[in-house]
Amino acid sequence: MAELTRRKLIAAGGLGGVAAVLATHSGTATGQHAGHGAGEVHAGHEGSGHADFRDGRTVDHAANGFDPHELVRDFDWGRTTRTASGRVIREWELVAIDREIEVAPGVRFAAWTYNGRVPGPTLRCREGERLRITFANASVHPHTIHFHGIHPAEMDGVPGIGDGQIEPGGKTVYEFDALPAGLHLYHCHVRPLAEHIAKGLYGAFIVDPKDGREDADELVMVMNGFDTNFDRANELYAANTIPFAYMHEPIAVKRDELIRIYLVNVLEYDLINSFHLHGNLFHYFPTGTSKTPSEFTDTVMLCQGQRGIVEWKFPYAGKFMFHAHQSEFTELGWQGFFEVS
Ligand SMILES: [Cu+2]
Repeated sequence: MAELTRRKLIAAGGLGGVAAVLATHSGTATGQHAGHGAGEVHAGHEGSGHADFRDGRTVDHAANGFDPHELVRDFDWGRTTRTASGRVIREWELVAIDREIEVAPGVRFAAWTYNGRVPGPTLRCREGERLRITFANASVHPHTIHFHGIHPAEMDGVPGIGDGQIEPGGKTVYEFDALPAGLHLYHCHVRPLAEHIAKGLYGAFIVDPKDGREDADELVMVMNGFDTNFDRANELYAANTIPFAYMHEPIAVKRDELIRIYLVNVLEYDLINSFHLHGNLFHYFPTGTSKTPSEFTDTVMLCQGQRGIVEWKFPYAGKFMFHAHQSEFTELGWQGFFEVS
């Protein structure tokens, strides 16, 4: 029985590698999820044809319940009420749900999700608001939500502090002020941490400055990957989960319009990730905490948990690639196109 591994994919030529490896695959592979024994991946054929990225086939987004093409512009503002003094209270409900998702054609991954999607919803608010996140654990494993940002210790979402880890069937409320303005993230903080993150429990968390930002076509990209055989190396890489999604269906943008990407790296098992833009340079605002860019460049490197805002305009129409500048990641899925009209 052939096993889908990172090395085999690269040896098979990356882009078409999934097809080649799966073509030699007889049946279903199962992998034990180290530490929990609950993870399982089935890599096999779907229908009569072999799974193949090159022919433009992709995963069943409807069955997954989320689509990278919608997710890229999906910002969840929650719902708001006001206190007697007029302060905004912004609330969300997040539920940890175990869900099998198709991460590449024919490759199924037993994900752990917030609200059934990977990445979880992009939570968005304004600086100074009061935030209230109700977290329910409908998974069979304990989880938390650990937010990046400024908040009291008992709201930090780590085991042993405040409500600590939330057991299956349990519930808690995280409440804190939206500080500071910038681009942050949230993720589960239960051990073994690498597994809890790599299984899909993460999302972007945006705090808009009080006076806002310049109007732009706004996108969110959470750079991630999947270790489909639990050997602590990723077989697949992407922005927003599904490899090559934006190759098959480019992100449509307009010439001379400001584009802003909220770029977050959550990639597990690899020390760094990167974002590279073709045919242009961009202004980079690390963590989005300053309105003065640190750099005007075409490539930035991020370790896990690092994030930043990327801004530029396309002066020319046409198709322009974007991808990780580690070629291995690129070939294993982390690449896409902007289509400028
Ligand atoms: Cu967890």
